Amino acid sequence: MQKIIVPVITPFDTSGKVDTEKLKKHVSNLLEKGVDAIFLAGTTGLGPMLSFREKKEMLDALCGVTQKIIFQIGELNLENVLTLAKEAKDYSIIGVASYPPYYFPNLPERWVLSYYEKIYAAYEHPIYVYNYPLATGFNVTPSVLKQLGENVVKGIKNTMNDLAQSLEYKYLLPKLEVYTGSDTLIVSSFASALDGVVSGAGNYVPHLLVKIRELLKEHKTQDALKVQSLVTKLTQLSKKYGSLSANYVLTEELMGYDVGVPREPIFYLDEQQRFSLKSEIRELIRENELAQSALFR
Ligand code: FW2
Repeated sequence: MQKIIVPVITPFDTSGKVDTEKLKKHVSNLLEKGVDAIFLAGTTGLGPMLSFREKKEMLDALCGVTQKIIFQIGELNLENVLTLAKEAKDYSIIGVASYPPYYFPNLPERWVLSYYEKIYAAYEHPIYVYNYPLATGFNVTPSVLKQLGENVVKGIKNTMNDLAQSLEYKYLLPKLEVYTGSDTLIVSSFASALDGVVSGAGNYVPHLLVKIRELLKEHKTQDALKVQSLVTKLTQLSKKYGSLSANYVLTEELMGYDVGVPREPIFYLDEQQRFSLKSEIRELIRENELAQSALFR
């Protein structure tokens, strides 16, 4: 069965410290709702602003709850990345992942290949690649992945709306796990040859993602599209307020518990913005009956 993986938000307290208790509670709830695995320290989890020690602290905390974790260890300090890769060997998690080195334009392909080969050598198991060209500036194309090969790469999370590229990975490397990282392509991912989704919206509507998968299995495509449409609208709403911060409010509102706050420079929404976002969320949910029954069952 195709997987629902959630790039979990990182709860911080108001002093900027990671709140591991809130993280554990949130992850337990996600798993209970039918989520298959957790992507730790991804984009939604504000991975690029976490220190490598914070990432390790979160891994330690979460391992008491689940081992179904893909641990995102990438950053620009390669020594830190390789330290985490070596330390991660002691855990029975699903694996480690990394985005390519980012920010610097026009990185030669061979440097990116060397980056992943070094992580593989340190971890001593096949790794996951996180492809998000809009954010990193580098597209880990199917041909780059093919050069790394299935011995080095176990899977890829492709955060692009280009479904053709996701399918091309699968065609070139049939054993590879391929996930889309796009909240708007959940139906397409489940209804295709891909292995599932890594969806930020899974933080606040995990039950809707499970519902989409169930509806498609029952061949109720139109209903699945209706639920997808609501998920898409919620993510658009999140973007309107600044999704990296709005995700905390959406999760609190729709999951019903406190998940802390983001850390600056991802600024928490002020009271007025939170109030207005919550009203818009309620309005959207009211408009969609099918989703409502999935949400409150
Ligand atoms: C992550 C994800 C989801 C993202 C997407 C970016 O790590 O947060 O790809 O929400 O807008 O996989």
